[in-house]
Formats: sequence, structure tokens, C-alpha cells
Amino acid sequence: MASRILLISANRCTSPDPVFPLGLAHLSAALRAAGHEVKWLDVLSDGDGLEEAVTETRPDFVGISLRNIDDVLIRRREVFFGELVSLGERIRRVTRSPVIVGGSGFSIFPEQLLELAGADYGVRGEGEAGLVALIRALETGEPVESIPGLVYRRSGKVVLNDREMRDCAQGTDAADWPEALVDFYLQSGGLLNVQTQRGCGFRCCYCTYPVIEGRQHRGRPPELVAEEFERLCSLGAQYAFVVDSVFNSSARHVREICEALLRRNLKLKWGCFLRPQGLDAALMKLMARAGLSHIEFGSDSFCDDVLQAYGKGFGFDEIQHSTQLAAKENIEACHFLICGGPGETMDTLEASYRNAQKLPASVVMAVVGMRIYPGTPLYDRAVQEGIISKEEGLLQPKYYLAPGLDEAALFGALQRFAAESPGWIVGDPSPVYLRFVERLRQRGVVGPLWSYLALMRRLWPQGIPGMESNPI
Ligand code: B12
Ligand code: SF4
Repeated sequence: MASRILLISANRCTSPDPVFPLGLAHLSAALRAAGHEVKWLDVLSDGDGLEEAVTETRPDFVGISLRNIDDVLIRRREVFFGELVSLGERIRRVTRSPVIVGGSGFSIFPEQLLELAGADYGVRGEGEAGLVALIRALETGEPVESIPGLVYRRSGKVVLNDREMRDCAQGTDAADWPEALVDFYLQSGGLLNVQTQRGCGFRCCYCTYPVIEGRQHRGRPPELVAEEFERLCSLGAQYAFVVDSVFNSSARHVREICEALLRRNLKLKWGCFLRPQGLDAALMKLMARAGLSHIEFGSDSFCDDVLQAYGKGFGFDEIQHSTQLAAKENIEACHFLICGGPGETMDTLEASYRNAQKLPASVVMAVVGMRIYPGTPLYDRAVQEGIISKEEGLLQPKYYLAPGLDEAALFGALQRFAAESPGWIVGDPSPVYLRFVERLRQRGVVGPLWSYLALMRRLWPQGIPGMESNPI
């Protein structure tokens, strides 16, 4: 049976850039392959036409994608899940069709968010197979109890079905990249996104990625990935971001993807998250030849004791080596640090700062506090230490700071580092910074903005001439 499905992206967040709702492109491909008709509504680019979209489309099913819960910034604490509540209410007023929720944010808090949205069903983790199976079951009246990843109600309780990690060999095609949306994201952020694999098998203490995507790495066929890169080029992208939790899950994966890209001789530049471990000169060179232009290293700290307490599984020497390899290939690199988590003290933070001086030119983006999420080792620790109770929902963000640490003192230290070293950026952007970023994008700047910021701080340490206050 063919149904009409309205897919809604609820994401209104524009910082650091608006991001194309890639999850919906993947769902669209799977739904269309199953014979369904797909319509899109993206609340960021389409504006507030929800009621009109539902009345015009007359969907048999409505799917809502919730990507972000909050901004993960301890000082701002902006939350986004409220959007789901109002969308749920407004949809209910105009249609009786079943409402299904999914997305990375939803997958971290499925029970709470199903209830808040007043939705009929949810799918945790990757949605392709679950959504297609659910629609089939609802069309035919088959039972839904065995659908992997399904979130539903039984006897007044929310039930979570176990998930099944599939290979993700389904490709997208032009119909899964609506032109108007693509243009909007290219104009506002300058880049599009692509996924080469799912899952993360590492065990960093705070991380939700294994909760969302599972622990098993599941690579997508390299030729299919290269084809998607090619599609992004043909859509007008000059830059792509690889959204994988960690692109270098294995040297073999990196090699296969890069070789497939090189076979197509694409001119697209791209960036990705890399783990500063297991890299060597040949692999870095291969990535550079395949278009890798910037790296976001998930380093978290430059101090070995803290790295160990965070469960990172690598040490500062590997961070240093990986940064040197990137510098040799002229690939821009940024290290993301989380300051104040388990094992951190003011001394370890100073040690991190001292170690940073040993790194060849690279940017350091440092945030304060570790967001606590259910299903992570940090959650258990925070409960044990009495920082949170088991009854707490955690949708409203709570942060872990190691005993004895103080938020203001940590920010004070980071501001001092940033004043002394132009490569250090306190990762909690001011409104002036956000306006500045918007202006850069309007002028057609693509790629990572942190490299521009670091460069400008080197050129104008007292602030950018002509700007009312200093964004950097
Ligand atoms: C890559 C990434 C980024 C990149 C994005 C680059 C780009 N151009 O795309 C960058 C670094 C810019 C970024 C920024 C931010 N990010 Co981010 N990011 C991710 C990451 C690693 C992958 C997201 C992704 O693209 N996945 C691939 C697509 C294909 O999968 P998907 O969207 O999840 O969709 C699948 C399923 O979720 C499901 N699904 C999705 N929708 C629906 C709908 C229905 C109906 C169904 C049934 C299923 C379903 O099916 C899809 C296909 O299988 C996730 C973590 C993760 N592993 O998920 C964090 C994540 C989404 N980010 C997060 C956050 C917070 C942010 C920021 C707010 C951080 C900040 N302060 O800057 C910003 C927000 C940016 C914005 N404008 O929205 C959080 C959100 C949770 C939370 N705490 O709120 C996550 C989950 C990480 C975390 N901390 O846990 N991010
Ligand atoms: S921080 Fe990176 S490497 Fe560690 S578990 Fe998360 S995604 Fe995996």
C-alpha cells in the first residue's frame, strides 16, 4: 500500500550554522523505496506554515524529527525540545493521522519526549527500517510489538523495543534533497552533509553517540558514499561535513572511503570528526588528497590523567602526533576540549594549557562542564556522587563539574588562556560572535569559522577594526 508521509524537521537552531536535516533525506529514501510518497516541512527554512502544510498535504502519517534537546552550553542553557510540544499540539488540531517521532535528541530521551509530544509512536536510533515497518503494520493492522527500536504505549506505559543495528546501504537520490531546502542551507551555512558509517564502539564517559547509534561500526558502501559526495557537488556544495561520530573508526574504513572519492576525482573539500589515535602519515596524506580540509579532533583534554578519567583511551602524545600529521598536510585542525569533567582540577587545566603550546598551529575550542545524559558512565557517576538523583529527567540540562571546581573559576582560566593565545576560543559564543559569523556566511565564507576567528585574533588582538565590540 502506498501512503503519503509528511516529514517535519523541528530544528530551528542556527548556531554554529544551520544544518541540513540529513536524517530526513535518509528516511525519505527508505520510504520512497517502499513505495510511499514523501513531503517535507522544515521549520527553519519553510517558516511557520505547519497548518497549511498539513491541510494541503493530507498526510496519512506525520513524522517529526527532533535533533537537538539543548545547546550543551553551561552558561546559556537554551533548550529546543519545547518545539516538539507545540508542534505536536498544532498537528493534532488539524489531523488525526498517526504522529511518529524520531531523531538523535529523541533517541536520548524517548519516554519523556513521546509523552511531551503527545505522539503515537517513536523510533529510537536509525529510523529507516523501523519507520517503514511501522507504516506497513499500521496500514495492514499487523501487530507492532516486534518492530525494532519502536517506542509505543501499552497499558498506560511507554515501551521501548530493542533496537536492531542494520547495515546502512540505502543510498539517497535527488528526490531526497529538496531544492529549496538545499538552497537555503547552502546560502546560510555554505555546506551540506554526508554520512559514511554509523555507530561508535569507544567508551568516552559522557558520550551519547553510542546511545543514539549503537556501539557497532556499520560502514556504508564506499561507492555509495562517493556517489553522495558527487551529488553534493552537483547540488552546488563547495564544502561537505562528514557527520560520523568518528570518521577514523578504522584505518581500513578511511582508506576505502578516500580511495572511492579519489576514483571520482571530486573537487569537494570536506571536514570531519577524527579521533587523535591510529593515524599515520600515509593515512593523513590520503585524506588530504581526497579533499579533507579541516579536522575537528574530539580530544577533550590535553592532560593524560584527565584523558584517562574521561575514558578516552588515548594520551597526549597521540594528540600531539595526530596534530603534527595534520599540520604537515596543511589541514586545519581544531581540538574540542571539555573542561571540568571527572578528574579535572585547576592544575590539570593549567597542564592542558601548557601542553597546548607543544601543538603546531591549531585552534582549541574549550567548553566548561560535562552535560549529563542517561545511559552513559557519567550518569552513574553523577548519581553515585549525589550530583543528580535517579528520578531526575535531565531534559533540562544538568552539568557535571568535578568536586571542588567552580564554573566561574574555570571560565576565568579559559579567558586568560584565550587572552594569551589567539588559537584558544572559549566555546560559548557571545551574541556579537554569532552576528559576526552570520556576516561571514553572508559574504560567502565556507568551511570552519574557528580558523577565521583564530586568524583574526592573530591579526587584531585588540578586536576587529570597525566592529562595535570584540566578537573574539
Ligand atoms: C554531525 C553533528 C554535528 C555537526 C553538524 C554538521 C552538519 N553540517 O551536519 C556540528 C558540529 C555542526 C553540530 C552542531 C551542533 N550539534 Co551536533 N551532532 C552531530 C552528530 C554527531 C550527527 C548528526 C547527524 O547528522 N547524524 C546523521 C543523520 C543521518 O542521522 P539523524 O539525523 O540522527 O537521523 C537518523 C535517526 O535519528 C532517525 N530519525 C531522524 N529523524 C527522524 C524522524 C522520525 C519520524 C523517525 C522515525 C526517525 C528519525 O532516522 C535517521 C536516519 O537513520 C550528532 C550525534 C549523533 N551521533 O547523532 C550530534 C548532536 C545531534 N548534536 C548535538 C548538539 C547539541 C549540537 C549543537 C547544539 C552544539 C552547539 N552548541 O553548537 C549544534 C547545533 C547545530 C544546529 N544548527 O542544529 C546533540 C543533540 C542532543 C542535545 N544535547 O541537544 C547531538 C545528539 C550530540 C550530543 N551531544 O549528544 N553537530
Ligand atoms: S566522544 Fe567520540 S570516540 Fe568517544 S564515544 Fe563519543 S563518538 Fe565515540
